[in-house]
Amino acid sequence: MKHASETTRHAPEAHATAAPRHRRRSRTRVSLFHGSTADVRRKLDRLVDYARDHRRALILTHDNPDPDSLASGVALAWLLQRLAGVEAVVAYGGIVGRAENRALIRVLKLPVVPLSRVVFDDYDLIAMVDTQPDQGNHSLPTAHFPDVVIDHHPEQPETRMAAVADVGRDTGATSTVVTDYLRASRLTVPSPIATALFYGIKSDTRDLERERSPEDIAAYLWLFPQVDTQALSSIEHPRLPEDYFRMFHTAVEKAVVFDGAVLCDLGRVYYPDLVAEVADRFLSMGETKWSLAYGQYEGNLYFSLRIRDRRKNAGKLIREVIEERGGSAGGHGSMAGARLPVKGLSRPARQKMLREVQERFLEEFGVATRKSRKLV
Ligand SMILES: [Mn+2]
Repeated sequence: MKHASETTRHAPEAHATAAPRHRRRSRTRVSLFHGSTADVRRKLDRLVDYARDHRRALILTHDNPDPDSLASGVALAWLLQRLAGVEAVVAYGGIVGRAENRALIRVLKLPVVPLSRVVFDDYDLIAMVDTQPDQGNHSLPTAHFPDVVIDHHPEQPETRMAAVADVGRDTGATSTVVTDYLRASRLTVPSPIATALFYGIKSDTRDLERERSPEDIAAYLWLFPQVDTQALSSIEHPRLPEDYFRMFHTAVEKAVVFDGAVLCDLGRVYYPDLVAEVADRFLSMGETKWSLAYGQYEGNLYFSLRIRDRRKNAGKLIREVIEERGGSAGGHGSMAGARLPVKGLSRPARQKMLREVQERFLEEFGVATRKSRKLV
């Protein structure tokens, strides 16, 4: 696929909309595009050239997918269908639990399926979004390796073996990377896809506050005119099940407050990302500098860590603590999550391990006094 150069890029837009007002606007948009345009186009060309030789693509998100991975997956599928004529299916491992994420799929009618319905041999191209092969948070069987990896997390060694990889650009969201491809393609983006990507960036960066880069802001602004704001509102303010309120009751009851830190053992949770919601919520309480929430879902313990202190790296920290115990972890500076298999572990063994993990975190955070109090 050929792209026009930066200077001729406006020409078709200017013809289509003769009014100078529009021409001015398109110029403004380009100036907001901080990423290297030629570089993005090269990457898109490479992706499309590679995909063209294939028939059916499977696009995999990380397990228990968040809006960023769902949006990136669906947008990539659309792009591959349009530009490379490849039939593409988006699949996820785990469950979509969070009410907002369920609403995202329902309201925008996003074509995503659980991985359990996928027969791998039906596909001759596998792509992975918002995660990477070495990352333990996806369900790609080890017999398979992705051809394409697109992710905003730091590059992992195995990713270099993928035929096409766009990773570690240090944007706040994978949706930003895919939005850049859409911009470079100059296709008209359907509103549901623009809305999903917008929400992907918005939620991963917490309204452009956390881990955001100039590229995220540019993508966000570029998408906005194409966003279905009513759909977006019903995604961000969904109906919540009674279970959700019961779980928050438990969270408040179980929260233990240390000097600047909140720890919360939720026991059993009805979906894994709930620990992230709880950790987020407690980070906003009073003078809390970091929060850790954890809970069990099926055979795994899920941990979620949130930090305000910019000198600390949540991703690195949670990896150190959880990986040495046989779990998998990932995340960035201020937010991270981990999963630790506890199947077959007796209740006392589980309790002992949790105490150790908790102690490690308190140590790492230099919580001077182990004095704690219950929140209620
Ligand atoms: Mn992400």
